[in-house]
Amino acid sequence: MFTPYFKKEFTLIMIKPDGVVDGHTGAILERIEKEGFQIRALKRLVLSESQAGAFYYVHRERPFYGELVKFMASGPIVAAVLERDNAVAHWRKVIGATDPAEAEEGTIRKLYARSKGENAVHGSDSVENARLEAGFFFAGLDLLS
Ligand code: IDP
Ligand code: MG
Repeated sequence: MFTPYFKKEFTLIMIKPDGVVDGHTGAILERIEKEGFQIRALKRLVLSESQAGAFYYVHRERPFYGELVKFMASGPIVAAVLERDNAVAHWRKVIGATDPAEAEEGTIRKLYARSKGENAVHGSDSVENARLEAGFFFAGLDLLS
């Protein structure tokens, strides 16, 4: 769907409400550029619970789904499309494990996450999901510049 707009791979990331409210937006955006990503689209918004539920629909049967949806709708998030060689895997490496207690030193979740649920950032887990998730937040026109 967005293939013509990108020279390299892309991923969809979010700074979650804890990351925004705790004042880490600037540090995370700086880290994104230091890691060699181009920020191709960027917005700050508050999701409704039904929007957050739709984004995390794949997790609807997991025990933490209700809690996750409420948390993701609890405050502002920042969503962005990032372009880089190997963007999906590189971002997953930069953010670290889901649970900050298990994340490597220097990763974004180790540095900024509050807990396994409130873990500062999201990253797509595959190129195919990056496509779907980028389309959730952005239109092709937003990615043309
Ligand atoms: P990921 O974000 O590292 O890909 P997933 O397993 O896809 O992790 O889970 C999606 C999100 O759901 C996590 O980032 C986290 O916010 C939340 N989550 C995952 N596992 C748990 C849990 O055991 N308790 C509470 N929240 C969880
Ligand atoms: Mg995931």
